Amino acid sequence: MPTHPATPIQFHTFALSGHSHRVELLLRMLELPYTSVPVDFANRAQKNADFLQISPFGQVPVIVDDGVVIWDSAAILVYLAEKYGDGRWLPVDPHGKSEVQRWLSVAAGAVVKGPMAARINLVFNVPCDMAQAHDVANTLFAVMDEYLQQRQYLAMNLLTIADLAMYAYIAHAPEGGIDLAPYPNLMRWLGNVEASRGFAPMPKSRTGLWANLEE
Ligand SMILES: N[C@@H](CCC(=O)N[C@@H](CS)C(=O)NCC(=O)O)C(=O)O
Repeated sequence: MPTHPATPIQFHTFALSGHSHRVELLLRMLELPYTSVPVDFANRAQKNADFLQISPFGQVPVIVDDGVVIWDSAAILVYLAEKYGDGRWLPVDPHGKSEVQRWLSVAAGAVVKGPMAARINLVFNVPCDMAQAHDVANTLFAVMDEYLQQRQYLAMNLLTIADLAMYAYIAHAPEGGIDLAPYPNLMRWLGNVEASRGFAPMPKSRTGLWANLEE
C-alpha cells in the first residue's frame, strides 16, 4: 500500500460542514497532500450539474484521489484509513473493525438527527423539531458519557476514524443550543481528539449566520 498519493488529493468541502471536517482531520492527521476545493453553498453550487457528476446527492465531502471519486464521509474515512493509514485508524481484526463501524453508524444516525439537526436549525435556519433534536442529542450524550467513563477514545480505546467521525457535531452542539457541561467524560474525550497531532478546529458559527442555506 502507498503511504502517500502521487498527486494531491482533491477535497471538495464546505468550511462549516462537520461531515467535511471529519475528512479534513484525517487528511491532516495522516499528513496527506491535498487541495481543498470549496463548494460555493451560498450559490447552491453543490446542486450544479458538474458537481452532481461526482456527488449524486449534491453534498460534501467528496474526494478525488488519482482519478478515483469517493463521496460520503464514512466511505472517505474508510478509504483513506485503509489506503494510507496504518492499522490503528481502522483496525483489521473483526472486533476492532466492528467497534469502529458502530460509531460510524451512530455518526450517520443519532449525531445527524440530534446535534447536527439542532445546529443547522439555529445557524442555517434549516427547519427541524428542536425538542426532538435536543432529546436525541441528550440521550446520545448520556450514553457516550457513561461509555467514556473509563475510556480515552471510542473504539478499542485508540484514536480511530470513529473519533474523527463523531467529533465535529458534538463539539459544536452548543451552536444548536445544547449544553455539554452535564457530560464531563464526553468533554474530556473532545479534549483528547483536540490534543491529537494534526488537529484543527472547525470554525465556530453563530445563530442566524446563514439563513435558508438548504432551501
Ligand atoms: N451522508 C453524507 C452526508 C453529507 C452531508 O449531509 N453534507 C451536507 C453538509 S454537512 C451537505 O452537503 N448539504 C448540502 C445539501 O444537501 O444541499 C456524508 O456522510 O458525507
